[in-house]
Amino acid sequence: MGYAIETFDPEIFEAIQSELERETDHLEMIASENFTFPEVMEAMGSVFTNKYAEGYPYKRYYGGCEFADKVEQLAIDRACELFGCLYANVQPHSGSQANGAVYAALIKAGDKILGMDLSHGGHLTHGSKPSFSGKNYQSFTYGVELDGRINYDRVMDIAKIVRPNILVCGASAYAREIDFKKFREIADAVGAILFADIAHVAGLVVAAEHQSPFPHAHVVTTTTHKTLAGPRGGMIMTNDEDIAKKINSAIFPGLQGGPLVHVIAAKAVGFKHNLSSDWKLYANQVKANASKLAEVLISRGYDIVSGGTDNHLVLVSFLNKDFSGKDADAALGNAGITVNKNTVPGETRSPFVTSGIRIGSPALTRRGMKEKEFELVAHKIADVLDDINNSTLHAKIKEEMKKLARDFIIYTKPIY
Ligand code: DSN
Repeated sequence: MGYAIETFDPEIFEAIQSELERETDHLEMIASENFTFPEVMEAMGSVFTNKYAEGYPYKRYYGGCEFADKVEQLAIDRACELFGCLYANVQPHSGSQANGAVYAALIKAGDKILGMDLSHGGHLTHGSKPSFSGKNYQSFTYGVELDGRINYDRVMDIAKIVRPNILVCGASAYAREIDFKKFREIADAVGAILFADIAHVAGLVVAAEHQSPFPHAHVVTTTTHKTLAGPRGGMIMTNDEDIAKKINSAIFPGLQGGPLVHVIAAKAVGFKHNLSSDWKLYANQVKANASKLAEVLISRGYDIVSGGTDNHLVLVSFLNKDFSGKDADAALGNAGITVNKNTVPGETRSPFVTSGIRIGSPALTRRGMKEKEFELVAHKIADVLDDINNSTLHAKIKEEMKKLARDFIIYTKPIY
């Protein structure tokens, strides 16, 4: 193939090659993962990795930033066009960094944040105690009801007791549409800033396949690699000039040093894909595929949290089964289907064992799979779960899934 890395560092090259084979031969169904575009990978591997560019476009602390300025401004402009907002900071290295910057910019240590409980589908950075967000701030949680849905009246009741400085909405394992308008009403009732973390559903939001957090949220964060299928990274958006200025200072010099200009270039390339007319078709198919998955699993007797899905993921509960999420994750892995174990509402097992799995449709949809393939895969998932200790069956299904996966090749080489 002629890659320099192949001869210079065969150990790393072999790992990259093996990862390509793993990604090619397995069915990737982790709801937060996706396959980015070869053009995005080209930008990530570009000479911009060499450049320091502390500061913001046209206001840098180093010389030689004229082309870095150009790519960052393009990324900002495309992000604003995509989400219909006025200000975007495209420098956060990750979603967690973005969320950390929101708190650092808008509240002080010891202030109160109210976010969704991690075990109910929230995120570590929404106030979970082991995270900086639960250590540096007084954090409180709301959750879902036993029907798996957020009860907005109950969130209002909790908010009135807690009186948070920031109300966080957005989730990592919630299959229903998030009502940003209702969250804003709650935030307004208690004088809180509404912060929407749309990392999971951003790719649906930009295609109008999920309600937009604008104009309701004061500040919005996302990652760029999940349903957006861009490079791994984060971003912060707002329509408020004062908040935008505070966010910029919180990212640099507050939390980060030099921005990753190669990743910012890749974000811009990803946004160009997201702005294309094809994106709406992709986002619509992501939802149709997740619905098909839920429909088949329900027909096979599986308990789907909230009874279905409005988005890109399905949460399956094994509370009524004698096996755990960990068992299911391992058995499906042996059958060539990659998912993750997940806690479910009413959880009785530890977070390392859990009573559920989270299954997502974004990655296989990027490979071109539609309802027909998702119907087949959903039945295979049910076959594995119905016979969770049958390793011979799992090995047989693994071969079948490999064959299916190879009909939907996405990358032809390990490095672009
Ligand atoms: N790790 C991500 C997820 O899987 O949802 C959240 O950051």
